[in-house]
Amino acid sequence: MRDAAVVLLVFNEIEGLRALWPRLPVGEFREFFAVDPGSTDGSIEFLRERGVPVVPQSIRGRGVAFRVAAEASRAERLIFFSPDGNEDPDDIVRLDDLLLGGADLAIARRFGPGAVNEEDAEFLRLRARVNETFSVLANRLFYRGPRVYDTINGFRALRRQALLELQTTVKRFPIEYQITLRSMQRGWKIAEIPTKEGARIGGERKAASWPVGMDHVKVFATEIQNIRMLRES
Ligand SMILES: Nc1nc2c(ncn2[C@@H]2O[C@H](COP(=O)(O)OP(=O)(O)OP(=O)(O)O)[C@@H](O)[C@H]2O)c(=O)[nH]1
Ligand SMILES: [Mg+2]
Repeated sequence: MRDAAVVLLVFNEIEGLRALWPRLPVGEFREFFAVDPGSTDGSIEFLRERGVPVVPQSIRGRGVAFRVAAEASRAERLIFFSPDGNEDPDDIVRLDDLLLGGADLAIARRFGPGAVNEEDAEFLRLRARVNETFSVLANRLFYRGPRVYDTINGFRALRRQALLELQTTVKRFPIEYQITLRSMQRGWKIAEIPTKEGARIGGERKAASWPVGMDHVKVFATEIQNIRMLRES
């Protein structure tokens, strides 16, 4: 049994949960629970019927969900999984293995050699290009280790104490970017596995591209300020 928790990040994902359930490695982990800000499509009932604890969050947002998970868990390591079809359940164990092998932050990357993202077949690949730009900036300004290809993907794992130590503040989507930038600032070891991003299975996307993109810019700007303050103090 792995001394880790798989955390399902769920907000109205009943179709994804139904489709992926048979593939989730429930028995292999000491903890397996969901964080949910108030789904109304039967996701909560689906999980509870199968014995999966659902931790409620009173304020919406993935950033809040990350912190709620860290407070609720007692496991050594946390693997965050979004059951909407984008992420491959087989990668859950692989991410945990990266931590066991000494990584501080493990990310399933949708870019770089051997990886596939949802937009690879499209002509403009707008979302992918914006993502890649954020990663290039992060590597240039914050990191001296080997290149990190996907600084933004939510499919990732880290030690629970490490997440608490980072004292994240983001409430919504750019939580992952803040975690990566703060890990980079500390010189933590970041390891990636190439992944194949699947298409959304059902339900609705919660991340509207434009506001979420702007939120990433704000996080980037704030973290640059933090670095300046650290250097000057
Ligand atoms: N616990 C929790 N989960 C959330 C919240 N907002 C979104 N999620 C989940 O986070 C995952 C990612 O959200 P998506 O809407 O799929 O965002 P995305 O992956 O950028 O968009 P798509 O490409 O359309 O899938 C999904 O599993 C959502 O259900 C939240 O406030 N709390
Ligand atoms: Mg998604």
